[in-house]
Amino acid sequence: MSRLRIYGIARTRAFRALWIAEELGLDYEHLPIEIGDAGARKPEFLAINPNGRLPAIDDDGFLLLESLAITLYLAKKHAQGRLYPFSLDGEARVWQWTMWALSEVDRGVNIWSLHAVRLPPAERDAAKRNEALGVLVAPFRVLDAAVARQPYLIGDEFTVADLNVAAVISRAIDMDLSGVPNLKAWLTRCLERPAARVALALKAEADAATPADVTRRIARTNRL
Ligand SMILES: N[C@@H](CCC(=O)N[C@@H](CS)C(=O)NCC(=O)O)C(=O)O
Repeated sequence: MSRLRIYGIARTRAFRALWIAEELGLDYEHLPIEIGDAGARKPEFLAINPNGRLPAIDDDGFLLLESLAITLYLAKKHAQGRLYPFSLDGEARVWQWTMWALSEVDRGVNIWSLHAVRLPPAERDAAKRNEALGVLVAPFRVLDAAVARQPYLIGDEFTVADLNVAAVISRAIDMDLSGVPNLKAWLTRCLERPAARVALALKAEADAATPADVTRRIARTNRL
C-alpha cells in the first residue's frame, strides 16, 4: 500500500497536490472525497482536517493541510535539486511567489471561473465576473512581466513556484489572456507538462461529474 495518501476530489485544491505528486513520480493513493457533508465534513475526515476542507495528505502518518504547504513540503522532501531550489535565495523566491498567488490572485480567479464557467449560465453574476477581472488586471501584468524576462519564475527551470502559481490560476486558461501574452505562453507551458496533464484530466473528469448543487454550495459557503 502507498504510504502517501492525498485526500480530495481533483476539482478542488487537491489538484495542486496531485500535480506535484505526479511531477515527483510519487507512489500515492488518491482518495477523491467530496466537499461538505458528503465527505470533508464527516467525522472521519474532520479527524484529519478539523477545518473540513480539502485537500489534506497523510504521508506515512504525518498529516498536513493547506494545498500550497503540501506542494512545498512534497517538493522539498523529494525533489533533490529539481523543482525546489537548493539556495536560500531560490527558496525564498519560491515562498514569495507562493504567497503572492494566495494573496493576489487565488480568490479572483475562483470568482471569475464560477461566474464565467462553472455555475449554470442563468445563475452567473456578470457584475462579480467583471469585478474579478478588474481585480486581476494588475497582478496579471506583474506575472506577465516576470515571465517575459525568463521562461520560468525562478529562471530557466520549472520549479514548484511555477507549479503553485500556475495551479492557483489554472482556470484562467479559459480567460481572454491576449493582453498578457507572456503569462498566457508561460501558463500554457506549465499546464502542458505531462504531470499537469494527468492532474488536469482528473480535474476535468471531476468537473464534469459535479452536480450544479455542489457548485452552488461552493459559491454560497465561500461567498464567491
Ligand atoms: N487554504 C486552503 C483552502 C482549502 C479549501 O477551501 N478547499 C475547498 C475546496 S477547493 C473546500 O474544501 N471547501 C469546503 C467547503 O466549501 O465546504 C488550501 O489551500 O488548502
